[in-house]
Amino acid sequence: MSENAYVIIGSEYSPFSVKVRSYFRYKNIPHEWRQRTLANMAEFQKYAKLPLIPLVVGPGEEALQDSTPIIEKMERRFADPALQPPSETLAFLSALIEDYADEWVNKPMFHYRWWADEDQIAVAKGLARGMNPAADAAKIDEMAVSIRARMVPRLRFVGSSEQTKPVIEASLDNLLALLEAHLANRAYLFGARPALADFGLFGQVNGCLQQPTTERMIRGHYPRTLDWLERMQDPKADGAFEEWETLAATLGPLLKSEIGNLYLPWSLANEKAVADGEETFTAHLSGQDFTQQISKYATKSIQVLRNKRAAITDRRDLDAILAENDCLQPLVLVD
Ligand SMILES: N[C@@H](CCC(=O)N[C@@H](CS)C(=O)NCC(=O)O)C(=O)O
Repeated sequence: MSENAYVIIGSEYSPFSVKVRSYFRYKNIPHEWRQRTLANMAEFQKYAKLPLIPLVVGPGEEALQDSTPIIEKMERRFADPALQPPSETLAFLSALIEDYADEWVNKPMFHYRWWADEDQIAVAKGLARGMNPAADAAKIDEMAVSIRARMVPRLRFVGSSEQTKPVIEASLDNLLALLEAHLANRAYLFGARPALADFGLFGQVNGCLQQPTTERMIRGHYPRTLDWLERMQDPKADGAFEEWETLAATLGPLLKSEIGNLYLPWSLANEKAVADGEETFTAHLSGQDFTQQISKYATKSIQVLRNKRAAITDRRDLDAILAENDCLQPLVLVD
């Protein structure tokens, strides 16, 4: 498919694509970034099993989808520099934050993208340009109208509604404030080099930089987070990972308020609804009802985290951190 070993077919507007590209750059994996366009749609469809980006096509035309398994597979092929901190405790916390980014932070990113007219118009135009770089202005405007009409109703897929808006928006405010504090003393989430958590969060928060409302928030109030987003475009190892002792003061509050009190309770309610054969569910988050349609994917990702935790032989430190931050009980494997 390419003289380069790997081709990443994606979009600047796709958080999961940008996440994978940042990882490939960090690991120095030879690759070509190919924007998915109308012109190469047939090529994309030839390899893609699911209509989702990113799609990575590797040597021997091996087609890979789903950002976390892609990264895990590449990690086995390209071991240096190691993606995760050497401590099993920190490696688990990094995987937990990545999962939260993919499954929860995607909500505010997508919500702000398609909620207000200003954002809908700007993003639809950007997507139209990306899909058809050679088109003239009139054609772009025409495509943007149809993209906007198609995407706005999809807000419900991530649970964005008048009812859930306050929780979703407060969560992004909280995350950005906590990230800003945490990044005051370090270049990346776990120290002087990026970990899996950075790539996941980068994808979603970078998406927030591409839509006027959240772009104004980030540029206006969160300069360190902005620097981190810029670094994450092409991240470099610039020192060691830290230990929990130095991370705890500012990373603990993120675990507790975002993951322990929002993401995991949401995920448990979703899991129960899927098991009960429901189509929608209501979680009680921040004292408010949060109703949305079920996500089968999220039931798999919480199970993956439980299995990861169960595979750690000495879990004393990890479990103490998880318990302190309201994250332990949802992550205990139940037979
Ligand atoms: N779990 C997947 C999610 C991928 C995903 O949702 N991709 C979105 C864009 S960010 C997509 O392809 N949506 C349909 C489309 O753009 O055609 C991953 O981690 O790669």
